[in-house]
Amino acid sequence: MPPEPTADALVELARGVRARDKASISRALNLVEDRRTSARSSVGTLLGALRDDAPRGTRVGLTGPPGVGKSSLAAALAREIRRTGRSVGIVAIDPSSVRSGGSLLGDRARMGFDPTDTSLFVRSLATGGEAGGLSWSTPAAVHVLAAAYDVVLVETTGVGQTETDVRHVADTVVLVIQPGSGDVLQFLKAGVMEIPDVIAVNKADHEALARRALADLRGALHSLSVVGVGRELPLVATSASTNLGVDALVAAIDTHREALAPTLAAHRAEGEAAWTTHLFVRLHGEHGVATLGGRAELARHVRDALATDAAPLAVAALSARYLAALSN
Ligand SMILES: Nc1nc2c(ncn2[C@@H]2O[C@H](COP(=O)(O)OP(=O)(O)O)[C@@H](O)[C@H]2O)c(=O)[nH]1
Ligand SMILES: [Mg+2]
Repeated sequence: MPPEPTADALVELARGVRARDKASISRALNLVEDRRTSARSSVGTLLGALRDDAPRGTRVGLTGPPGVGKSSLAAALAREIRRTGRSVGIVAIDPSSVRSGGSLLGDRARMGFDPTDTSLFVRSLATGGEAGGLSWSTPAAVHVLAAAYDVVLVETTGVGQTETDVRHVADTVVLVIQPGSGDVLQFLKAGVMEIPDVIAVNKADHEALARRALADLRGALHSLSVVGVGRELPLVATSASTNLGVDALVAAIDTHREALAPTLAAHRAEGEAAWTTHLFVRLHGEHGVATLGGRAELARHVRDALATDAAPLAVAALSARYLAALSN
């Protein structure tokens, strides 16, 4: 077990991350993956040092059922975004893999990335199938990458908790589906996830199928009154194989992110608060919530804690408060 880094070392590490030094970024992500409770204060210090005064960059969540082409599309998006001159960091989350070291996204050759490109970083996150580890590490990894790259893409597997997590860290959530599947209806009907910001119908190189999928989807969204809630849901047909529509997907993501700009700081603060609350509830359960005075009180404590600390340290502060309340 490596020793806990000193505060100075963490500030230095943060500097390396901001300077887009790949070795520093890798080390920071290793720290984020460290499941030991003792690592959490280090992560808190690191994220604190990486905090920005003004919100910047774009954080995109890619979600959807396995096999629809999220990884392939992430690669295609990354190439397109690089073409526009922006830097990109990708993190793939797979609860089923213990340590895949990038294999999730396929080998880099398959992704067609230039290995000498210093403005592109790809990493899959080991989560060992543990939901707690996932909600712990996903937002922290995104924070690390967001301090280094203009655009962060987070690929999740579209199941359960990852959805909630990606919502907390993404400015824009893209639901990826494929033609000929009833996936989207299931997703939306079951309320498995909140409504995404953009829907990509991938594998649109199967042209007839894609056309039908888009038509079905428009009808479905209409009958579900999704469009009626005052927000047009952009639908984009894409092919990660032929690059069809990938530029349009980037444009849809940028448009959504631009529309969010006036409220971006509040949106991110909300995500940070949701993450902190989630971690606290995981640690201490409903008893913890009750002990701190109920949901509304907890929300106030969370806000207070986040005013001074990044989320992992804020959770520690809340835990201390909980323990103090218990011993009263
Ligand atoms: N025809 C076609 N196949 C695709 C496309 N995108 C991905 N695939 C294939 O679909 C399979 C699953 O892709 P992957 O990116 O791993 O999906 P993920 O599980 O959602 O990440 C792979 O065999 C890909 O080559 C596409 O746009 N068109
Ligand atoms: Mg994948």
